[in-house]
Amino acid sequence: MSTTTSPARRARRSARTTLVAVTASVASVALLGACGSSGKGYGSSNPTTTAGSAAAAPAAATGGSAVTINNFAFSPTPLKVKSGTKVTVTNKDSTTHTWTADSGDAVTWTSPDLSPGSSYSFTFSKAGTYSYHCKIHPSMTGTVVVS
Ligand SMILES: [Cu+2]
Repeated sequence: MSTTTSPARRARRSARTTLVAVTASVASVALLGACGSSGKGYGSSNPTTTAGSAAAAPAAATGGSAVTINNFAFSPTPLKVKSGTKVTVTNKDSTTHTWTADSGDAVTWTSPDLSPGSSYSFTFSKAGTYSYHCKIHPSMTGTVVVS
């Protein structure tokens, strides 16, 4: 009895091992396929994301500054920075916004449409008070004071 059971168990074991190996190779082929088709998107979006967050985080420590858009509002405002400060506005809202200088200021800038999660940076090199708004929602306003 024990002699018949033993080879049967061995057979089952090796069958299982083969199955695992096949499953693993199918999985890796599927993975490769997924990588191949989405590789471009990954390659182009990854460095942008990394650069954006890398620029925002150390910038705060080195005198850069950050403004966040949330719930149809810029924050903090007014933002006080020193001349030469790079200000990064990040849209953490669920809607698209822009960060656009009011006309008439000595320095003007505008971001493209910032979809949720996107950010835009502008370096203020001249002292002054700069008011801005969102082109899509004119009631969204804010101020950057550069000294
Ligand atoms: Cu807006």
